[in-house]
Amino acid sequence: MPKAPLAPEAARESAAPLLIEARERTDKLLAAWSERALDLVPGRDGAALAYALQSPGKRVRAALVLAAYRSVGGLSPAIAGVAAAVETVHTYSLVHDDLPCMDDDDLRRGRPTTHRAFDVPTATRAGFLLVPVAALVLAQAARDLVLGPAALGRMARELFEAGGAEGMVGGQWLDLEAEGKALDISELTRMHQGKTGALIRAACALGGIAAEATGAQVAALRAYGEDVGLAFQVADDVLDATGTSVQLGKTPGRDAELGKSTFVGLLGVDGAREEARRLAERAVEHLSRAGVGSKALSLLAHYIVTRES
Ligand code: GRG
Repeated sequence: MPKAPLAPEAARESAAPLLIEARERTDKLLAAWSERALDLVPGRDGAALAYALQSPGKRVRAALVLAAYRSVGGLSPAIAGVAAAVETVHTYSLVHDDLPCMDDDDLRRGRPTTHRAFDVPTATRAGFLLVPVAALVLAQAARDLVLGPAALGRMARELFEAGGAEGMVGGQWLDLEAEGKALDISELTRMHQGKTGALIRAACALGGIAAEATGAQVAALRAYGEDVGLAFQVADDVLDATGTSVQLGKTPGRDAELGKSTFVGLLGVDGAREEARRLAERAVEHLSRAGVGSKALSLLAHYIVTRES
């Protein structure tokens, strides 16, 4: 089996148009949902919900949904709704992750965290409210994509299993338990496969499900997502150790402050960079083995491990 090369050096530039498209389309949809939230949810809770929904993320997960959908022949612009649903789950996780009972952070996406801009009880409620909002965004997307109830059910299961105890929440539990303890590489990998990787994997699979791809195609997209999801976290550890708050939009060095095990701690900066690159290459190989040719997914894999924020 020949190795599927990652996209070339100029890849970051080349992934940029897709990331810009994903950001513009997701932000537009989430701005409209924020307006609805302000109408439906009274007072500061509604304002905090809108603040979180409109926070300016990179929208990498959204770009993965769009690229995965198109890689298996999806053509509808309504896929942006699925991307927005994934980003809404991600936003909820960031609001709660930043709370004093978890990572206790002041800065997120270059702005005060939701509990800093409001207060802890308000941010906690806004975070919880984002979960049913995500379900509504997904259901609306399924209608716009003219998908039936079976496809919506498969998408909902993919997204909310990834966001739950078997995925993101489970990984966060392991993370909280591990503070101050030294994890080995397999424990660290397991934790991040849940905490960060599960939602990224789901973003890729959701693109395939929304396009009504074959089981083998969805499996290949899921396998790609599993590897880029872990690669994303390895790269995140490198950025936490080497980046600035201006570059990252959040406080760097938090992992070390909280006594967390990281891929940088176990492998060193160069070793972690190499591991991220290896995972990104393997991700693209899953696609080529299944005959899913996607330059965009290859470019995104490269971007994920070479990004600077
Ligand atoms: C109930 C225990 C319990 C947990 C709730 C808080 C939580 C669920 C999970 C935490 C998940 C989490 C914050 C994972 C980190 C993922 C990560 C690397 C985030 C940064 O992603 P980027 O760089 O951020 O894509 P932007 O801001 O660009 O979207």
